[in-house]
Amino acid sequence: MSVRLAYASSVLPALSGAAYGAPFQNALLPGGIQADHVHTLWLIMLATCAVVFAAVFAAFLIALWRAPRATEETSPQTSRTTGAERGSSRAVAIGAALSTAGLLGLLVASVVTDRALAGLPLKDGIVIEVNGLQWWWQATYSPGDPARTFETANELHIPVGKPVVLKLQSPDVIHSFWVPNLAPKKDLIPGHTLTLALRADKPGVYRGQCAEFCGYQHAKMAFLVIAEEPAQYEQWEKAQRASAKEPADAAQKRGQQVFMESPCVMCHTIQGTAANAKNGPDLTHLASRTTIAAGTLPNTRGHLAGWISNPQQVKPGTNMPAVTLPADDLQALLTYLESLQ
Ligand code: HEC
Ligand SMILES: [Cu+2]
Repeated sequence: MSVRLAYASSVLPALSGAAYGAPFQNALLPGGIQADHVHTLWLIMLATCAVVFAAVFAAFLIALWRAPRATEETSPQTSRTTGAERGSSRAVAIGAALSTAGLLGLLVASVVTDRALAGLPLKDGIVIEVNGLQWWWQATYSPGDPARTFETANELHIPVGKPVVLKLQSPDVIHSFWVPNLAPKKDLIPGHTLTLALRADKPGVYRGQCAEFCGYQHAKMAFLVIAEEPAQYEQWEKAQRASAKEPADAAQKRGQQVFMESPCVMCHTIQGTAANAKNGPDLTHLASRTTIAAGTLPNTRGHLAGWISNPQQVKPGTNMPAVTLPADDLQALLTYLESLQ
């Protein structure tokens, strides 16, 4: 068993997602090769710093132990050292040499890690354009390929073992895309498209978080990356590419009508209907997502109702206004939204 595995299985279970229930967010439990590289670097840095700390502390204790003791005659003002200390220049030289070697070692380790991160083979990779918005994540799969492209929000599915290339963009402020179990952090800089490559090697639900203060609701700008077996992923992808389900009964039909007649259409898209605005998350397959409002609430009927009736209470400052609907209309709308698998 490798050191890392031993460490992960002995020390971490209590802290890991296993204890809290999935999904988990933990840079110390890599679920993919990129996070593995970063984790190895972290262990090297931790070990180096631990040795330095122990050495400095030991030197300090030795100095205390060897310091000449004062007697009653000793003046409080006198320096205890007279003239050059024997052996001190040698100790300083050795210390300086060891520090330089340690720092150089860490530098080499970082450069090697960087090269390893850049070396991920990207052949047959999946391309996802990720737009950091205030305060949610818009994701467009296979942009530029009209036959395959589709949009979702705050929840990425990826196949295990396949490289994924994220094209990160932001229209206004700096965000940072960080899913610690899978990849290092990457900032989203307005005006630039930055690329982050990752690969999940273990299936799982990994939580990510905006890691750069981006405004009032920065803390409620989370997302999930769901890494699943390729066959399962393909099923998901196929379902996401399809248009929204037609309303299947009278309640759903009424719900769709409420949606189309409300301000909702000014901001949201539901593929296959007349709603095609882009000021909020694409709702075509809303019901297939685990959470709403960027990881803020579980995607249940009750939370959906609360969100639609008063988003400003859940996420003050969010760009969705409260929409007041008669109770019957709201219930029909919820029934419709819940049918959007
Ligand atoms: C002015 C634009 C606007 C209007 C009008 C609007 N929304 Fe939204 N909606 C948004 C934005 C922006 C978000 C993302 C908020 C966030 O996560 O911070 C959002 C999020 C949502 C979500 C959560 C989606 C997800 O996957 O996280 C649902 C559901 C939703 N809106 C439904 C509705 C419904 C139903 C209506 C009409 C009653 C409506 N919205 C009206 C802009 C709008
Ligand atoms: Cu952000």
